[in-house]
Amino acid sequence: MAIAIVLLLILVASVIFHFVGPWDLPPLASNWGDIDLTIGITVLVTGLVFLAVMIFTIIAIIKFRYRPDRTADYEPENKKLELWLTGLSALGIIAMLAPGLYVYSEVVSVPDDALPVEAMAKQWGWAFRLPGDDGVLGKSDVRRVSADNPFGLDPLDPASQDDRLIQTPTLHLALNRPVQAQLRSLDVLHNFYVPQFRTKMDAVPGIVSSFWFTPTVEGEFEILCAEYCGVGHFNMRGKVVVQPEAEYALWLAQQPTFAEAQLALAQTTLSPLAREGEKLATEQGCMGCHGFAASPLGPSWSGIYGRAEVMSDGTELTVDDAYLIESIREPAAKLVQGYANVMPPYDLSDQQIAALIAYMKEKGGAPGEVEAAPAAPPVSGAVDAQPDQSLTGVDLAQAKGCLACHSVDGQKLVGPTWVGLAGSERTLLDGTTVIADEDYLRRAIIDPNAEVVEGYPPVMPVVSLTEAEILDLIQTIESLKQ
Ligand code: HEC
Ligand code: HEC
Ligand SMILES: [Cu+2]
Repeated sequence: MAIAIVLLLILVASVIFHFVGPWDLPPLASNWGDIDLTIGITVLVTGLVFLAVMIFTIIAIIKFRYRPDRTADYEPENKKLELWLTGLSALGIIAMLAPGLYVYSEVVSVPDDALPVEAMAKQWGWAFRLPGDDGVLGKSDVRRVSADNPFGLDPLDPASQDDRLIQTPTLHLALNRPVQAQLRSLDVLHNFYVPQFRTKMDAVPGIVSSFWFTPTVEGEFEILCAEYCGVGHFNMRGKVVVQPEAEYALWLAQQPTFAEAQLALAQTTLSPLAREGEKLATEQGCMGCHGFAASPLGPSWSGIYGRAEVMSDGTELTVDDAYLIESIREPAAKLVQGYANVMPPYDLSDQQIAALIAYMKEKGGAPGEVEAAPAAPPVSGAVDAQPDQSLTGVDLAQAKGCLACHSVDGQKLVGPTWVGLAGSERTLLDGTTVIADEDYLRRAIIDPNAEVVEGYPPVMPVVSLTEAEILDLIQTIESLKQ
């Protein structure tokens, strides 16, 4: 009896939860109301079966409960009952499968006027490609994928030239215009899923899978990867912005075409070695402090090779290979006048340094073509490379170069923003989590690569700081807690 009551409570609670529970499909924003219908049919069929089985069990428990004065009948077979059960199950399964198969065939039967949109998945992010005026996406091949040709397009295919390349995870779509999503993956299985559009499909390496939909509601929707694809899976998100045709056209026109991207590359005229250096400089975070324009954070690389440089002790030297190598491996050995001693030493291979130097030489051009030093010294008192004791707070962080990589306004730069950092839970590269208390902040500053925050490159330098400066920086970060 007790079991019957418990089952009854579970039944009633389940039904109530279904109707008042907080989880429901998000509002539909595409033409696929039919998918909602199939979901409804499935819930109805499984719900009715659930109710029938529960009610039958409850009745059986009560009606056939143990009594000393009766025994069970032995009935090895009941043809009629079996036929009924088999028939009803078959009917239920057909009721669930048939609408699904029907709608699926609609979802993959792309109408002629659908705009092809390529979504390219890789661990862990999305990139998109839209056709130009010809309405056709050019030929592509994974074997051609490289840093210069991230989509692996065929440069000889005329249809490729006007393809618009979107290398941020934000895709715009025109309202009420049918779209054919063509999915590709560069590495493992991913899945393109926008809950409001109801459709989703795996992106399978080696093939192009596709389906279509028409966005019917203006707004921003999240793209999720719905296929577990490695440790970064949770973060593999993107955004679809559905907007009126005119706004969409405006956005599309701003996206670079393949031809434009190739032209920009061709115009760099950098040698392969220098191109490697360009990549390295970005990956290693050098560009956080250096660039080809004057910056208070680090000397400009414009015209750096061969230029006469004044050091902090007043001596002058000409920038050559030996000096550049020393500047990268032991930046504190000689300091450029006007700059603070904030550059970390980099332990790079000879080949990597050669690439960086080639990049500075080729991209930077000859000395004298451009300015040599920034107009104003970055930090008062930094001329002698002695840290100014009077600097505190954000000014100190600025003088020490921290703000090249960290923001104090919530922006994500090379490193995590300091806003809201103190006291929050940090996920590290090895998957462990740690609370950003004072101890952690201290460790993060003194030995940055011991605990690397997930989602960031391990490029934070060891900056030489006094104890008072470390305390001050920790306080600064804590004051940005909010
Ligand atoms: C935190 C900021 C910062 C980062 C990151 C940084 N630098 Fe520097 N770098 C400086 C500052 C400041 C100077 C000038 C003071 C000195 O000589 O150390 C400098 C000087 C140099 C110089 C000598 C420049 C000259 O005009 O004489 C070279 C070369 C250089 N850096 C290369 C690199 C490379 C390569 C990387 C990346 C692997 C890098 N830097 C990363 C701040 C930085
Ligand atoms: C060249 C870029 C760069 C510079 C310069 C830099 N950082 Fe970082 N910092 C990073 C990156 C990237 C991370 C995240 C990866 C890691 O934990 O090493 C980080 C992480 C941190 C963290 C831990 C943040 C977190 O989210 O848990 C703190 C604290 C920090 N930095 C403080 C500083 C301070 C203070 C300075 C200046 C003395 C500084 N950083 C200079 C790039 C930089
Ligand atoms: Cu994925």
